[in-house]
Amino acid sequence: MGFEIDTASLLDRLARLGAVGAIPGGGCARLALTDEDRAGRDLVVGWMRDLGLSVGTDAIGNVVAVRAGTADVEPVMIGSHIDTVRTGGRYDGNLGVLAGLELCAALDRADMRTRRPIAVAFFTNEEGARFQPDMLGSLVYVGGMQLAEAHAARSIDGKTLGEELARIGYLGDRVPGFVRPHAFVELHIEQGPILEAEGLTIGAVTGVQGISWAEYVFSGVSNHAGTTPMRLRRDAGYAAMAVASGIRDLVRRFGGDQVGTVGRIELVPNLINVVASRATFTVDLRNTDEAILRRAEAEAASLIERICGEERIGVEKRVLARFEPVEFSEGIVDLVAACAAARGLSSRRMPSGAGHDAQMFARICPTGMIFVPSAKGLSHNVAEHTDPADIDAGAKVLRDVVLELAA
Ligand code: HGY
Ligand code: MN
Ligand code: MN
Repeated sequence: MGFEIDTASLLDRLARLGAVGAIPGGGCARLALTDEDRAGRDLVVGWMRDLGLSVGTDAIGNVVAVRAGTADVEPVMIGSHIDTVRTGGRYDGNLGVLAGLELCAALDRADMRTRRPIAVAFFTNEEGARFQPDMLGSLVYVGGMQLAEAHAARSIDGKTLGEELARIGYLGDRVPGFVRPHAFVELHIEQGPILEAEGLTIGAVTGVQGISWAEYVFSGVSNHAGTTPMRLRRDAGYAAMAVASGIRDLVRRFGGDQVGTVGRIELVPNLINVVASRATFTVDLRNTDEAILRRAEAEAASLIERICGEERIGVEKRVLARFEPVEFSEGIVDLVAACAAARGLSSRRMPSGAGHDAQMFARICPTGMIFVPSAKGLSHNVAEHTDPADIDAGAKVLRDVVLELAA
């Protein structure tokens, strides 16, 4: 079909959505179910309605907008997320949702109708920054988490997901999973350095690595920083930071694809002259290989046991997310590579280091992802950037892949 996505319009919508919850340095902060997330949702739902799509919101706040096809069959779904982390960029998640809307607009301009309907969706709390687990909305959508458990998830600022959904007006009436996709495709920035380093334009994503998230609460004894002899201390702050340092050593020893992050740490009372009585912190471990990831988890557990034993610290652990590595369907991975090649675009097959909604849809239908390069490999950083030429390339490949699947 001789029509293209209007990339200028896509860039304009990206800028306008990026302006919602804008923060200094060119990024945006729209943590899930905050007022900023509501404003972003309202803007995108408005665009969905302007495009004449039939919009439905489910009971976990996922929004699915459908463009009818000539046949009343399962749609091809284009999905991603529009919530961000606190130091978010303008492209993470937003690109995939807005490119889907632009495909619908391009079909309208060409007065074309695909055989299969096309659905464009965004899912609640993909980031997992405010509520856990990440990809929570799409996990519920595919039946991987019960609605009541998801509504009861408590945010890092003490609110439940259900009450926040109601507060922002996105506690929808549709049952999660209400539009069952024939196939699922997600266009997303790579968020890493590989495509740029290799001078490539498109990633044909083969799957997503395993994710292990846990929160620890270490309990010690607050005491005077000056008078308390070191042998008498039960310092929760020291223990937490020793674990963080030990995680870095563990990852260095494992090498390969192993990564580990202690991204959040809070001390009580968090004062210069008080030995910390409590430390709450998170451990994020990931690997493309499930067996190695389990070994990393086991080594982290014995590291924690040793350090807390020596410092006589109480330990409470809460698993926040645990997803095994996911493989996308070969047929769609090949289709992405073939569509890139047909346009003369360089590409490579590669796994995703980040979690994505697509990894949940791989449980229920043929699923694939298209990556475009991230400048300097930066993401979850306000300086996140993808060149317009690469956005144009990614949108074109998304168009071709979806039209092939919707035929
Ligand atoms: O953490 C992740 O991989 C994603 O940003 N939710
Ligand atoms: Mn994302
Ligand atoms: Mn992200």
